[in-house]
Amino acid sequence: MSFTLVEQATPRLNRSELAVPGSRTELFEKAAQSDVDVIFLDCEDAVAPDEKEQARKNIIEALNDIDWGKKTMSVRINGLDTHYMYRDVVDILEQGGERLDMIMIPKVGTAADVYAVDMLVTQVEAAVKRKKAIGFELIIETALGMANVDEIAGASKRNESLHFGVADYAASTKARTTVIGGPHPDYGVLTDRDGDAPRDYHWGDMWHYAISRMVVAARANGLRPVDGPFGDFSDPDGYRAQANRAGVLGCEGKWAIHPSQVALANELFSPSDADVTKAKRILEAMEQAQKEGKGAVSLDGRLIDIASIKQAENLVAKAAVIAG
Ligand code: 1VU
Ligand code: GLV
Ligand code: MG
Repeated sequence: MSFTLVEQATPRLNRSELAVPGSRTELFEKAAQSDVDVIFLDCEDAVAPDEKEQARKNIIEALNDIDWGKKTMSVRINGLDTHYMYRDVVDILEQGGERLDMIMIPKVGTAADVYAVDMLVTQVEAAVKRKKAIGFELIIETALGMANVDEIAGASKRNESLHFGVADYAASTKARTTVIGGPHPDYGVLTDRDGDAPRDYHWGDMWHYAISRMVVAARANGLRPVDGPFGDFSDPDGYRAQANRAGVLGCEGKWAIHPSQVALANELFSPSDADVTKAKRILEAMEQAQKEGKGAVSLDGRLIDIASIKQAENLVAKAAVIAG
């Protein structure tokens, strides 16, 4: 271990995160009844400019009146480059009550963006004598944000998670795609010419770098990395493939822009029974190894060592949280 210890953010289950436009009040109860881990009520891009004020009011009312059960509640505020943002923070924190857990900040570009919102939130919290400190979810969705992702991740004690906002990221980097969060047929590899052998074309994952980069910044600062939206809600296989790739790289969950994606996210970001059984066997085998003074042993013909303990413990702990 480094002498620098990474402090972990408030632990929360974040397998699925449902986006709910603040202007569509008819969706609120449906979201509250769902099995989602986190809900974010949106003031930002799912709300048209003419509806911004009303959406903010709807959100305040809903935070006070709706029974959201045990879900983690968040509100996505407008960007720092708009004139809506300060009032989102002030009104929602002053009038939204204690039910709100986090604020989601979109299009974060620099550590100073987080600092500015932290200052405002800190003042309002003190003024209203809020009992519970608000956490921050930060969307990394611009080239500037990705370039500064390490400083952003360490910018505030309130930071809890980084989210990959693929739609705005594609726009900001001028990536050649209009699909939200899926692969692209032009991003592929054609096998080399090799005599007369037929050539194969494999689609690649054009989001690999961005997600990996964000995961490293998040984990180095004790935050949860979360994959963002997959726009084609009529393509569960595509969602599954994208969510699995993000999960394998270290993400803890993925957004759902439609209720049909919630169960998928919960399933894909929960360890399977087989994973848990295997992890428990690793822990047993390592306990035995340590009694025998060994650091590395074999299990089912494969090396396991002290690093395996941490991986297995993480997995078993996650399963226990999910089981409640
Ligand atoms: O069966 P019911 O009529 O009772 O309910 C419908 C519908 O109302 C409900 N539903 C939702 N409930 C809660 N949260 C949601 N986000 C949500 N979406 C739909 O589910 C039932 C079936 O809905 P549907 O298939 O008829 O879907 P709609 O045509 O009503 O709506 C589709 C869209 C995509 C417009 C809707 O799901 C939506 O607005 N999703 C959220 C969009 C959003 O928040 N975007 C911002 C985050 S993504 C980003 O920032 C970058 C792209
Ligand atoms: C999310 O906000 C995105 O732009 O994908
Ligand atoms: Mg966005």
